[in-house]
Amino acid sequence: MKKLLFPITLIFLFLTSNTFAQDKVVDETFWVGGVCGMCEDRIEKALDLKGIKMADYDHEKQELHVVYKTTKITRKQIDQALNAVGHDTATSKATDEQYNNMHGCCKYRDPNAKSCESGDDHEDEDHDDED
Ligand SMILES: [Cu+2]
Repeated sequence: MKKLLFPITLIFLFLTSNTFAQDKVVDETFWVGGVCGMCEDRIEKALDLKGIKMADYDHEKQELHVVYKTTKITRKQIDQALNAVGHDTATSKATDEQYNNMHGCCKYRDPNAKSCESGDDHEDEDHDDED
């Protein structure tokens, strides 16, 4: 009879810890390379993923504010999603290939890159020229 108690306790512990885990929401702000409104759109679109409740990028501060559920997505997966569209994060760098796929005016690693605002080959809809 005593032998049964151990597995029952384990199942109970598993069920309770699982319930707690489901509610784990992380709110983080970290550096992500980017220069303009296009980067902002690209970053936020790339984070339109399951488990991400909110993603807000500020290209002037180069900061991403993200709120996500750790049971659905990990910080590593978020880094990978950002790297995939060409953006470096505080903890993970995009490959040169990923970086080079970005629009010419978004080359944030190059301090001499021409700004998106002055480029004429830039898509005109949804143009961010506030500031
Ligand atoms: Cu950009």
